[in-house]
Amino acid sequence: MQVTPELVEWLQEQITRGCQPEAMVQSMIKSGYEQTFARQIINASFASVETIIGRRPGVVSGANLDQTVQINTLGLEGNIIKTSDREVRVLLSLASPRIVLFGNVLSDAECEQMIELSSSKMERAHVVDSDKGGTRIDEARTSDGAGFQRGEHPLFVTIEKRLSELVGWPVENGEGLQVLHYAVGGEYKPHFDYFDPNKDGEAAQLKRGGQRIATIVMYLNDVQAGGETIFPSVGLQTMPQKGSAVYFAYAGLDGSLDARSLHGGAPVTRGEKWIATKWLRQYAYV
Ligand code: PD2
Ligand code: ZN
Repeated sequence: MQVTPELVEWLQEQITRGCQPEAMVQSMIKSGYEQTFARQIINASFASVETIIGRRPGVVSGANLDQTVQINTLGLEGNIIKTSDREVRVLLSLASPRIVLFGNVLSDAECEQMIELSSSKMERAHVVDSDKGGTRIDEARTSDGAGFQRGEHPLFVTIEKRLSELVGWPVENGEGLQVLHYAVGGEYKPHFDYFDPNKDGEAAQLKRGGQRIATIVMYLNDVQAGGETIFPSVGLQTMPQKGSAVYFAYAGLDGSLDARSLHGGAPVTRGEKWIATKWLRQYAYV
């Protein structure tokens, strides 16, 4: 089951017309979609301000930025989201731009294993070259990184499934995990994770999987000082804590991009920082 441009267009149309979620689920089932997939994608397509505080998904009128990938509320119980293998805590929730801080996403052992798997393949992290396409080294990103294919290791299969259930977006729409390590002084200056369609080099990245629509940054260790993920447009900082993760969404189903998602990794001032990043795409990333 894949999220195709046609399906996204249909979802958008139904929501804009004021169609109720359950009616949309039934339509999708009639068209041959699996019920779980239908519920997941419809849930993901609805506005979230209400969903995260436990009310029924509301219907938004008109297309707007809140029609982004949303936190999956099917497993919402109080302030905990139950995935099939873990109880994730919701620690902070900002409605617009959509930013959610989760606790207990990863176990200590998972964090440690992820670091171990990456250690032997760390290289200086790159940035996307906006002009030429491809990637290059840049002073804005002073960290070492290791990129993995989706599902490359059984640990990633487990984590990718959990993240997919957590945010209600299919595993296939995720890029492979990228593990980053920052030493003292290491940082990632404020940037956007989405690609600028007006810059040739970045537009090239859209061919596979469409636009990036949301990011999940998982913290793999405790940092003694510094290393916060910063959101300058809204004056928010999330502190790295082993096993927690910050999620932020920045693209509407209609392709609109939210510049308030500007974010960065503040310099580490004491200790070191390990993170794993998952970028979510509009369509299947294959
Ligand atoms: O290290 C971070 O906190 C961070 C900040 C901003 C990571 C990313 N962006 C990223 O991997 O895109
Ligand atoms: Zn980023």
